Amino acid sequence: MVNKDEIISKFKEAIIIGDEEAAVRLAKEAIAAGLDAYEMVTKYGGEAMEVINKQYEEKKIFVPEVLLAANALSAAVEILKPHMKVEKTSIPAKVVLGVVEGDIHDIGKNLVKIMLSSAGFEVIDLGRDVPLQKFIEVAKQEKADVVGMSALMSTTMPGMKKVIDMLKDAGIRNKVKVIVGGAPVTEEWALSIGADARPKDASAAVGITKQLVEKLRKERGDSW
Ligand code: B1M
Repeated sequence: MVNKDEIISKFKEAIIIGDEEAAVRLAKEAIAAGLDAYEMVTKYGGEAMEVINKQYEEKKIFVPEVLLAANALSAAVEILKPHMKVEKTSIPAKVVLGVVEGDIHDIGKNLVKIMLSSAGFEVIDLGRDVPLQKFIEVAKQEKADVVGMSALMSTTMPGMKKVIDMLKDAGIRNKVKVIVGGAPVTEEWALSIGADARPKDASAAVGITKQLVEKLRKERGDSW
């Protein structure tokens, strides 16, 4: 009989030691054993990254080891993503998504992209370390419904406020909803900078985006 706990614990260990091959193999075993793909990434992958974070803070490991762990988790995400279950949206909408300038932490943003795309939203992924002006340019060009920004560092979070201010200056703040997220981004801070919401994780981003788009359609209609 397959031992699910054993798969989970080996999966976490593979990420912690940065063994990409093992992480991929265990991700496949997890699917075959009926484990939940989203939980494998966010819960168990997240727990593994917290161990890495602690080791990094205690100076037991350094950036290269953190990178290996991140790469192992990203490789597992590639295997697990087609198996993530998401309820489809009935309202089509365009989301411009990216990690703000100066920040290259993109695992969380990639998860948000996977979940939003699987739900049926069109996601325009600007990638990571995105120049702030780019969010405005693409939102205009694509007539976006939602602008989504991710940041993992206290030093890059202020970029989110700048983008919101730039949307106002460009006269298009009322045309789009803005969601922000990432480990250091709190709901209180998000609202204080004028964002519409701060989904706590990629799964929450789906429900919140649906609600915001419904609201936007009532406020703005289909006009841009
Ligand atoms: Co770095 N890093 N890192 N790092 N890293 C952190 C963020 C840090 C907290 C570690 C620490 O010191 N304790 C710290 C930031 C401190 C601060 O805020 N001031 C830090 C640092 C300092 C750095 C460097 C400066 C290190 C150096 O070079 N000396 C450097 C900076 C590079 C840069 O960005 N310019 C750096 C580099 C790296 C790596 C490249 C090695 C690697 C990233 C690889 C990659 O992403 N491709 C890395 C990693 C892996 C981490 C930690 C350990 C883990 C991040 C992660 O992937 N978590 C991180 C510690 C931590 O966060 N606790 C740390 C897993 C991921 C699934 O979670 O991204 O939070 P997360 O996403 C979640 C939610 O937050 C949410 O959904 C996801 C779950 O479903 N979410 C959203 C995220 N975005 C969202 C957007 C939304 C909605 C929800 O809507 C739009």
